[in-house]
Amino acid sequence: MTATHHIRYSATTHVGLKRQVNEDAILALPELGIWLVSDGMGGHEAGDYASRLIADAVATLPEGMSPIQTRQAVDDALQTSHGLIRAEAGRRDKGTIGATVVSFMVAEGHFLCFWAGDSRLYRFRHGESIEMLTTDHSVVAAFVESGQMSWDEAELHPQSNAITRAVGVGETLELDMIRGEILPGDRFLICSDGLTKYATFDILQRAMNHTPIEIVADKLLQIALDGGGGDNISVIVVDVI
Ligand SMILES: [Mn+2]
Repeated sequence: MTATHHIRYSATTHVGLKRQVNEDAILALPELGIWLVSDGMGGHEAGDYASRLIADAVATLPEGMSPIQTRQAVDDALQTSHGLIRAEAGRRDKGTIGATVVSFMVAEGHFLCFWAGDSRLYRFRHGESIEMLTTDHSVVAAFVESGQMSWDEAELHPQSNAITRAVGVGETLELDMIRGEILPGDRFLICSDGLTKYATFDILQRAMNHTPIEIVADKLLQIALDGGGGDNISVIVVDVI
């Protein structure tokens, strides 16, 4: 373990109120400084297969790696997962199987995040507004990027669920990456769209402000359930102490 900051976290995943199967998968490896959310697509026994495969691939990484080795190992695990899911989709011949991923890593005063799809990483820094650090790979993200609408407005768009990138989809997997410094008091949120379709920036900001780490993930989950719980919901909150 090479992290120089203390970390606390809470995490939860829930099938929601409308779906039969939870196609999301979450992973917390505090000893390795890795947290992950994956949102599978393709329906029963496809989406859950894909997201579980991704979480399992990262879960089996060894402890004791350097930050650079960890970063490389997570990248490798996601690329391997991409190939395995593609091969499985070919065998099943039932259309697209894939999953989003946000893999959040902390080491030596920094965070690093790889992602693909519309699962998100936010940062809540004391005294500042909540900040979305990832950019969705989705149809509506292009509208937001070009200034036609806000992220909150994009949730209401008919194409809000259409993603343009996922592990297991397409010839090659391109992961976006963001890294930065971590400061004591920083609170990170990693979540699937089952939360964010019911939680605007304002709602997230209010729910995360001054809420103890032990209950914050459940509090966010409850917001999505109260909103209708139309999708699977996954929430991980990581506090830097
Ligand atoms: Mn979802």
